[in-house]
This record gives sequence, structure tokens and C-alpha cells, in this order.
Amino acid sequence: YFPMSTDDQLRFPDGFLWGAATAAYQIEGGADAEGKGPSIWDTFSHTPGKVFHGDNGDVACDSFHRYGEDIALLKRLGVGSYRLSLSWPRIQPTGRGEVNAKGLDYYNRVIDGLVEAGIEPSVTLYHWDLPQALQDAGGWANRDIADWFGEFAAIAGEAFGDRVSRWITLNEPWVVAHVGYRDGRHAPGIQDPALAVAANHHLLLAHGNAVSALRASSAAPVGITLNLTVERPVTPEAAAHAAVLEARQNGVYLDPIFHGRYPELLDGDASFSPAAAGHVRDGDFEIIGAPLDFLGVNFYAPHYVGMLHADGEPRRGETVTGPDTVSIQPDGLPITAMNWLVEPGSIRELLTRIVAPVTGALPVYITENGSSWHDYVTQDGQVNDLERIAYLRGHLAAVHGAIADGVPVKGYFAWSLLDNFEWAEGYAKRFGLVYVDFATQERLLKRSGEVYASIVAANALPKA
Ligand code: GBH
Repeated sequence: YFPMSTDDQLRFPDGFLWGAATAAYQIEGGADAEGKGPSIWDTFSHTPGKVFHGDNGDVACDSFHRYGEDIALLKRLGVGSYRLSLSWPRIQPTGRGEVNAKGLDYYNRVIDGLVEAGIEPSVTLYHWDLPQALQDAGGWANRDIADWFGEFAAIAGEAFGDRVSRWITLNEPWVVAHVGYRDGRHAPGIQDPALAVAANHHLLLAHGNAVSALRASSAAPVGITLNLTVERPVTPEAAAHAAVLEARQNGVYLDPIFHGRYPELLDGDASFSPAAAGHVRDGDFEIIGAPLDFLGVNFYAPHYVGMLHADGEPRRGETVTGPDTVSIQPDGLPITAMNWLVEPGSIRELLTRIVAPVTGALPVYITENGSSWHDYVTQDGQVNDLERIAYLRGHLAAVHGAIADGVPVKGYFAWSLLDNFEWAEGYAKRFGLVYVDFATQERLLKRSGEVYASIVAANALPKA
């Protein structure tokens, strides 16, 4: 417990790390600048019909050229850390062998700029932009990628390891495997459960190899970022279904990393368990279980799980998710522009019920949390994003609650610093604390950005 509240504010622990996050493909642009090779997101976004409005990341927020403005915005927010990711094909154009010195130069400029500004670089090695040449060799479905990724991690560790404050090997491996190879809504756009379950296992092996490679070249703490789900059953019979959904998303990553096995609940399910699908070889769990310094958690919204009515017809607010289950949007909860629920208590539930029992005393960082709304600039030149402010305050209060419960949450990174390329949604969905006019690349701090800056400065959340 810590001296955490007065009548009018919730104080965060001393040294709590405040941050903001982005990802390379979502902000950089410079798609073929200075020797960068193509990534699967270049290919996917240039394939008609894949991304809303035909948008792509060729220019994005042009951070390849405007990173200095981004750093100035981070200073205005007053954050202690910036979470950015490296574009693998900017550094290794074909993903193997040859290193593009100009790619390293770009990240050296960014990292040096951050350090000079007193902002700790928190660097994600992989946030979804795989070199296309590796996809052509099978991508995450090819077990060899564990070695390719280990080499890339070694290159990054040697180049930047002296100035990076913390490393994150992978961003959301569940999304990479499930959305990239099962649903196909993300690059590489494959719909094949067998490849998805293979990717799940190879992502974990790659993560383990990266941890070792980073340990050899950098003293900075190393972790992984998982997007964990909270599945809330609305009836007693739905509880078993909710547990399976959590095992398929949380257990398949938490259990191998922290317990050296895949979830028992999925035993025999070759469509979701890499063990059942026969991918596990001797020694794999030793690689996957390499000790970590922290766990990164991304969280946006909970899910409510109910049983499909006997007549097989979904009711209002229900979406059929299986032979006898539905996902429910309960009445009375706000819904973001992404159609995601707003229920701040769910992040506290995630941390106390799901994370802490697995990670114990290991430090936890919220590496992404945020929301998308229909932001616009008013005539007097402001973005009055009151919904984002409410979301931010609600979730920070809930994180504070989790800390009071004893969960060692050491920091919080808002998603995102900037409005940016929101994957399959293109530029239509804005998550930034900073508004970006994509026609002019002008950046404008939203009211949520001002509120975040005041929370960061106070290391406390006003209760009002
Ligand atoms: C993160 O992914 C990404 O790391 C980041 O790049 C991205 O910009 C950001 O989120 C915003 O999307 O079943 O309708 O409730 C988050 C991916 C979001 C995937 C929540 C599962 C559930 C949608 N996850 N989503 S729903």
C-alpha cells in the first residue's frame, strides 16, 4: 500500500512511469526511403479492398521526417518515456543478413533526440511490419523465423542497447497470429487456423530467442507486450465458454512464458493449442520461458459472453460467436468509434484476476490503453475530446485501484501520441492525444493531451 489518496486526488506511487506509445508503420511513412525494404503492411495496404478507404502507410504521420516535432510534443506532455517500435525492413530490408546503415541512422536520431530531451526510449522490436521477403518464406508460420528474429534482436541490441531504457520483444503476438493468419483482417491476410496455431508457437520461440540476444548486448530490462482479454460471462452457463476464450487469447501466451506449458483447457484442440497441433519440440519451453524483467499489457475493452437463445436468433446487441455463444454489448455502456465498450473497471479486473496471479511480483506496465472517437477541430481551433478524457480518467482510476490491490503496475503508456494509421481502419479512426491533419501534417494537442499533461505533472489523478 502507498500513500495514495487525499480527499481530492488519487496519487500514483513515486517513480510511476508515464508514457505515450506509437508503432513504426502507423506513424513513420518513408515507406521506401533510404534503403527500407517492403513490409507485409506495405503489400497488404496496397492490395485493393484490404484497408478502409484504400489508405496506406506510405506517408502516415511522416515521422520519418518529423520525429523532432513528435519529441517536442512528448516534452509538452511531460512524459518520462516514449514507446516506439522499429521497422524490421528499415533495418534489414529482406529480414536476413545485410543491415541498412541508413535505417540504423534514423533510429539513432530518434533515440538520441529522446535521450537529450530526458525521455526514456521504450523500444518494441516487432509491431507487425514483417519484411515481405520473410513472408515470402512463410513468415511466422515457418519455424525458422525464430532464428531470423533472434538475429534482428541482436542487431538492434548492439546498435541501440546502450541508450534504450526497456525492450519489448513483440507487440500482441495474439493479434499477429489470430488476426493475421486466422481472420485475415490484418497482413498477411491469411485465413488458415493451422498456420495461425503454428504462428502462435513460432512467435513465442522468436520472443525467447530475442530475449537471449538482447541480454547479450544490452543491460536494459526486457519484456513482452500481450493484449490480454477479459471475458465476462453474463449467465452461469456462459462461464465455461468465457474461460475457453480467455485460454485461447491469454493462456496460450501467459502459460508457456510463465508456466512452461500450453493451457490444459485447450488440450486436444489442435486448432488453438500449439501443443495439440504438434509444434512443441524438446527444449522449446526453456527458450520460451526465458526470465523477463516485466510484462507489458495492452488493454482497451472487455467482452461479455452469453448463450445463444434456443431459437438460434441473436437479440439486439448480440453477435453470434460460436455454435451456442454470443458476444453482448450491454445496454448503458458507452461505445467508442471502434465499437469497443467502455468499462474502466475491466482493466482492474484484468490486472488483479488474470495478470497478478501469473506474474506475482514481476513489474507490469500498461504499454497501451486509449480510445477512438469522432474528433474534429472546432472553429476556434481546438479538439474538445471529452469522451477520451473520460475514458482516460476512468482507466487511470482503475489502474490506481489495481495498484491499491497490490498489483505492481510500474507505468502507463497512453495509446497513442498521435492520430495515425489504424491498420485495417486506415486514417478513419483517431486514437491520438495529438490531432493530426493528414493533409498538412499539422499536429494539434487535443484537450485530452492537456489533461494527460496535468496528470503526468501531478503524478496524480484529480478525483473531480
Ligand atoms: C492495438 O491492438 C495495437 O497494438 C495498436 O497498434 C492499435 O493501433 C491499437 O491497439 C488500437 O487498435 O472484439 O470488437 O472488442 C489492439 C488489438 C483491440 C484486438 C481489441 C482485439 C477486440 C475488439 N485488439 N480487439 S472487439
